[in-house]
Amino acid sequence: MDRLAEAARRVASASRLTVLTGAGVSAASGVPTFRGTGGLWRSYRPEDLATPDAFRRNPRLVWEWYDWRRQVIARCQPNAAHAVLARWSRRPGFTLVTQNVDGLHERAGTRHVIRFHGSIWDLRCAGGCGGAPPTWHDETVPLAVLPPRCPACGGLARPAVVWFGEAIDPAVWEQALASTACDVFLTVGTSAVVYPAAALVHEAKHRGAATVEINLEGTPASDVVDLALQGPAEQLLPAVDRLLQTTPAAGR
Ligand code: BV8
Ligand code: ZN
Repeated sequence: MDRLAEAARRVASASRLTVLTGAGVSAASGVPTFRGTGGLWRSYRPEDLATPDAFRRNPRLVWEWYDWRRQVIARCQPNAAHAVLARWSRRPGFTLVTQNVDGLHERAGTRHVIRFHGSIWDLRCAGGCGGAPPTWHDETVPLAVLPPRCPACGGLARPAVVWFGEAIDPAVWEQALASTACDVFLTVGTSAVVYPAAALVHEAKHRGAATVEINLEGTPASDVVDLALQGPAEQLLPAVDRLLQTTPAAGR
């Protein structure tokens, strides 16, 4: 059986399907990935800018980067990979955990998205003044004022995302961990180098899930998963989905 058909068979027979996505699922929409070619911005590495230290040293530079990314993402549309996952999200027992902060899964109509690293469209008070809501949504592009301010204390606002060196929201971590108790764990479009997100596929395997990877290139997860498909997510996910229409869902 070819690998695509094998992937479709596994997905069809899963009563609990968990999908983890990374920047690779948004690449076809024009959202720059972090580590692939095309890089992200000028000569900066995400690890240099997406940190509390960089923000403390130069909040304006960090906000110029986020404002630039927000402007790029605002011009992007969800692609076929997002559309397939949005449709699969209607299945009972389906969970999507995304590392992406671009909001394209939500715009594609995906339900119950677990935003593992937060959202570029949400802001929060950098000083944690408690006067404003924990986070607020703001889709203004470009932002009128850089760096944006907290409406309550007038101090600096920050993107409500998880930076390097910051912990994942404990409630989000619990939800993501619980989702690894599944029949099939599918990781799509991630270089599998950022932890603890990259630990989820190991946890799923440890809990007995069948693990599948779809990615343009090999990753450290490729040797761990039961089935690794190399290619663009915007082509492979629709191809698996088409086979699903013709694959009897064993036992479902
Ligand atoms: C934590 C939000 C501890 C912000 C992001 C040394 C020093 C300091 C820290 C560490 C260290 N070593 C390890 C760490 C831990 C660190 C880490 O893992 N670092 C890595 C770089 C080694 N992790 C952390 O710091 C985490 N926190 O550990 O806290 C702690 C614990 C308790 C209490 C206090 C502290 C927090 C990590 C979260 C960082 N935030 N983003 C923002 O986005 O601005 S991470 C960033 O990377 C994005 O979220 C992104 O999603 C994520 C992962 O990247 P990918 O999504 O995989 O994207 P990438 O470009 O890498 O790969 C894309 C893949 O797609 C490629 O493989 C490509 O081939 C493929 N592709 C391309 N096109 C396609 C495709 N595939 C299919 N189809 C296509 N068309
Ligand atoms: Zn405040």
